[in-house]
Amino acid sequence: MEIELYYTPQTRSLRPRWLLEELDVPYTIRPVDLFGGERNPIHPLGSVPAIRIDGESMFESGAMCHWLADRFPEKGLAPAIEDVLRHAYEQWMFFGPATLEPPAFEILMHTRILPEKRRVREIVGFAEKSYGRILRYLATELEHDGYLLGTSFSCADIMVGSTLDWLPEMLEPHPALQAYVQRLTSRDAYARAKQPV
Ligand SMILES: N[C@@H](CCC(=O)N[C@@H](CS)C(=O)NCC(=O)O)C(=O)O
Repeated sequence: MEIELYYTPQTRSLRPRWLLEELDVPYTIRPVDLFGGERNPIHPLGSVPAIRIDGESMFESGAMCHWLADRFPEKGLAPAIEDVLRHAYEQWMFFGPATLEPPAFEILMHTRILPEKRRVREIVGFAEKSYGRILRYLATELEHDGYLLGTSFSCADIMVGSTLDWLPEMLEPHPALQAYVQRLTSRDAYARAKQPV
């Protein structure tokens, strides 16, 4: 299988790259200089990441992670559909991009990414309230020493952990979440996925 990842560092591209490293399957990085003005040639909107597998392309970091984790079942990063853990797995796979990510992204946009004159303080206040509420709940789910599915790491931890890592200062009131992110980011595959290309 030929896997090509269209990738820009410091973006959601980390998710599929981290997963590919966890899966330990060969892949080729096709760098996209997004911050230098380049557009992703295989994404209809020019965004990153996108992946090409044996010539077929796919975008949406969540979709590609979902597919890749299922495609290599022997690696154990996605419970099988008949496994009792599958419903929790699906829930967390979607919780990452659908619930956790939107307020985190608003905070990032209006505190760091947009030029100062375009930042809206009210959006930050609203998003911080929403994100804080979500984090309080998530901390109760991760009071144990493990992962979202219990004792075993899964692709859902990539979807959730990669977003939690965006705003480490928001985790300060939650030692359980700090410890969880520390567990995730100390994985060898994560370190390999952060290597410069
Ligand atoms: N929901 C998409 C979001 C893709 C996205 O917005 N990517 C950002 C980088 S993290 C990007 O390419 N932004 C520049 C642009 O879309 O023009 C995903 O998870 O893949």
